[in-house]
Amino acid sequence: MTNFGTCDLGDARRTQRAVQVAVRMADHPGGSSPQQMTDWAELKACYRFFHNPAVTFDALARPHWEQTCAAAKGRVLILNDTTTISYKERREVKGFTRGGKGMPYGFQLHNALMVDADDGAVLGLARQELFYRVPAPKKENRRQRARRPRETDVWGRIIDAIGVPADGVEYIHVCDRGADSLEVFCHLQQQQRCQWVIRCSHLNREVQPVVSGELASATRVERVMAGLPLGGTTSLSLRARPGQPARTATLEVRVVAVSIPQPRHRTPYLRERDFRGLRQTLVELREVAPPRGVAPLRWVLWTSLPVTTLDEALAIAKIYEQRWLIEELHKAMKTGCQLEDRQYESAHCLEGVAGITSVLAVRLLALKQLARSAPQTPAADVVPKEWLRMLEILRKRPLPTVRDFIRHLAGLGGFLMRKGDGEPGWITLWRGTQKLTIALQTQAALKRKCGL
Ligand SMILES: [Mn+2]
Repeated sequence: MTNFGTCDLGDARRTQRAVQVAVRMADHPGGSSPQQMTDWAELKACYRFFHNPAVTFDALARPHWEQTCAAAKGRVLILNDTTTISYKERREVKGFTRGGKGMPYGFQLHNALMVDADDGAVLGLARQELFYRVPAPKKENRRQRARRPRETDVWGRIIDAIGVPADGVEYIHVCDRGADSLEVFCHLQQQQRCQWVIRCSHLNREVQPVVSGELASATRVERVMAGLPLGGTTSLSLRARPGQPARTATLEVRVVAVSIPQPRHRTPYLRERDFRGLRQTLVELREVAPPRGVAPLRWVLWTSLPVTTLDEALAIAKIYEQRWLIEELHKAMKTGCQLEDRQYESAHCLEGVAGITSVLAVRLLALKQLARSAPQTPAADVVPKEWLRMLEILRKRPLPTVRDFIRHLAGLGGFLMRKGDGEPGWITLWRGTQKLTIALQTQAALKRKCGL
């Protein structure tokens, strides 16, 4: 847990406390705080710690972000997305307001997860931002809308905060339809050695196709795609989605270079940068003959990466397919670490808990991902020693690899490990982690009381 050693929390003792709390929470990622803190004095100190105004989300998570960016090598994907952390089932929390429709009782967490582009290994969080949703004004025209700060601005802020990669490193930002905005493209364009793959949301956006080096007249994305010749057919294996098993999809691929012209209503940001237009490539993947009852996959993707061959187009699709890992991280936070079930009474405390939990969730995700991508990795290299030893005792067998460890940790939580059960999910992993935690605490208590 070197991550918390460099926290800037105002004074050294507070830093010390942050490290202690983080280490305990790392040992017991699924428990709520009373379970995590061993005795009453420690528990009180922990509550005081999160109440301290200097102990903010940023201060707790920043060392991890910096460490992640510094360790990046070669080509890395940065998967960006926002999730809602909601405490709606709980009693009053100081600092939260109850809003209307679409207004969560809690906060938004925007995460940028770094993943190795070649092997899919989870490297950590490159940046995060915690913010509160503000309702949009009821009546406004397009000009007013372009001028006020908006929730989608967070994509650009995070891109700027991550900034330019170190020498020999290339960043590829991957975003869903929420990031299809001129401002986001402009932020990305400003960073060197930053590429992107972003799913197109505005199919009625005006673009100018690039035809033999010249800009054709402006038409809408949908019309450009409809007029394109078939670039080729390829296949892509898709992971399982809710209500759909994994499948190999046959895809028609179409590619076109386009330029986005200067918009009629420029935001202050675009005006400042003198945005006049931007060239990039649109890649369309359209599934043919999907299984019965399954909606065909259709992705229209913006990308800055060069795409001229069918293989390059398929590489873009594979990059976008990796985006599911950020959804996994959100599950790791909510289901794997029960972030929305913490018993603190103020928003400030819950924000601090979110800072520490984020780092722990990313560690659990990295382990789960490793069990999938490099299952033969020795467990002893990547799992805390005490965890491994205790799980081997409880499961009455040696657990040499990381895959054995993850499966048996889930097995402790009710995962049956039959042939057709696939890989364990977050609920069984969480229950398993809790049981392992209790066993470790019992062992520690016996050692203290009886000298065993
Ligand atoms: Mn999203």
